[in-house]
Amino acid sequence: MMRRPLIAAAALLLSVGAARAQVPVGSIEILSGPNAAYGTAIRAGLELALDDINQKGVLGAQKIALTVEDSAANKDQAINAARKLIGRDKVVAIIGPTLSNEMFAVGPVANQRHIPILGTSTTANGITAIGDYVFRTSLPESDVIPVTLKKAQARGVKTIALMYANDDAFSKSGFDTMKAAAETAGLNILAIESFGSKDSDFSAQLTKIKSLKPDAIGLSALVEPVAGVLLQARQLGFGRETLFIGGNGSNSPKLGEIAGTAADGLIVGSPWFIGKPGEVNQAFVADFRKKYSRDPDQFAAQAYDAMHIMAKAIDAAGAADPVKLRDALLKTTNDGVMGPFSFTPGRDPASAEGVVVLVMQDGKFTVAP
Ligand code: 1QQ
Repeated sequence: MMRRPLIAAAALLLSVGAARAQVPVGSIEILSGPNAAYGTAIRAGLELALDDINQKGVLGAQKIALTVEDSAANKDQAINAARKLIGRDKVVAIIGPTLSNEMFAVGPVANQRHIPILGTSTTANGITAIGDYVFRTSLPESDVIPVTLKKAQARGVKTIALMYANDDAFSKSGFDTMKAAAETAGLNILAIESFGSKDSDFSAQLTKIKSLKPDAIGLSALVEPVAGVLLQARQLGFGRETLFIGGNGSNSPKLGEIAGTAADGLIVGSPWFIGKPGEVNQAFVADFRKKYSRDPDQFAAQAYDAMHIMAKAIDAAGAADPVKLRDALLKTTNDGVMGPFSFTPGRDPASAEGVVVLVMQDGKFTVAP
């Protein structure tokens, strides 16, 4: 007589147990608005990695329960998302946010609550200086831009104009880096012009720059304004004699989607490209195509590795405990899509060796000759 209810009770207990045997991890990414291409690529990379990870399990047979919150590139929304993830979901770590601009707002919140936060795409100076709980797997622009400028110089570039968005932390920091790297390389900086990320008219800046005839224009901005500048530059008669040089904001296929052939010839440094040799990358690209019926981009690749790094660290921590996880993250190494990875004691990527310079042609990035 009592059998049925007992079995039901046992089943209920089991399912509660199973539900508890999950490790909650949060992510804050841009899933809506003009910069959604970055965040949706990152989410796709995280979720692809999670398929693998949860098949094997972490901490024995537990699964990672990933909650991805949309920041819409808005700092306040990103802070609210962090509070929700920490307070409601009791996450042991946060992956993201997408932009450095957001990390400067969210990083301190996670840091103060001793929740590790891992940027996969944040490239501005000063990100990990926010605090001991702030990590990144993304190469800072200061590691990438000098490589890109070296390529430009090899192509004969001697003079350069710099343009940047003055209302975004990554764009401003990337500009600082471009300026310093250009000076170090001995390039002659002919002009420095700024604009707002939401601007659509860059003609005043471009007209001034055109009269100075620089060999190259360095562009530090997110993908929409970069595309806007390129489209208008072509209208104003900039041709192939001017080499356009992008920063991490340009590393999205969205650039070709918006700017079309106006983006052809732009060069940009990246720690990854789709044809990167090695079994891990080839398997990643194949799995990504199978799951999503499209090609991965750099942001997806970085996120894929970051999710694996996080899972390894959770295992190494031996418990779903944020403080132990922080210590474990510091020691975690990974042989991923990006190549061999480890953190510096300052929680940045230890190696910048894999940087390649890419060129945009017909909406696709290939290795620049
Ligand atoms: C940053 C970036 C952006 C281009 C990421 C999308 O590098 O905000 O740091």
